[in-house]
Amino acid sequence: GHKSFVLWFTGLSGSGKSTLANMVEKRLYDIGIHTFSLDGDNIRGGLNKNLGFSREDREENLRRIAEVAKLFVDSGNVVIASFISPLASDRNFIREIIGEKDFLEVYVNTPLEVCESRDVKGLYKKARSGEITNFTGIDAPYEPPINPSIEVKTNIEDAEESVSRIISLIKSKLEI
Ligand code: GGZ
Repeated sequence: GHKSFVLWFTGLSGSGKSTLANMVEKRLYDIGIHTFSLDGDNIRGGLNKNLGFSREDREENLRRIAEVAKLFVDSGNVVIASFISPLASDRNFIREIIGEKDFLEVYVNTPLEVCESRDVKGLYKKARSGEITNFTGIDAPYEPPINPSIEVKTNIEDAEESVSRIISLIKSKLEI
């Protein structure tokens, strides 16, 4: 079979991580590579439902997710993880837990203004009004990755193009 690894999407809320992750998942499925996806929907409601959005809680959120991703990789899966993962220090320990050779980092670089104008869930509005605090990009930091495996700019490249570049990267990693 093919090699297992983690494809880790990082970027702001509303940057398009999940959309791209779902498209990549479908493209991989079509070439016979089955994946397992981890995201806020299946993690923050269950395994990590006791965690919020303080710096410490995000760190623990990401540590557990990285450990789970590692278990899945060890059992032969391709894992797609989509989490803001805002701090360089967090992404460093994620990389260490999973192991450099099994880790691909996708930086979804969508400007804050674009994410905020989309505001799919109305969270930016709530963060601006102070109804919620510690919101990434508003009153909590996002540190852009310095050296991601790949960077996609959703506001200047269409999603299909971004997905194709990600698929090419995966194919070169897997030597297929
Ligand atoms: C950031 C928040 C917050 C705060 C709730 N800050 O767009 P979404 O809704 O669906 O994705 C965001 C998700 C971020 O969770 P992560 O586990 O990816 O974050 S981290 O990696 O930093 O641990 C957003 C929602 O949760 N959300 N409150 N204060 N995003």
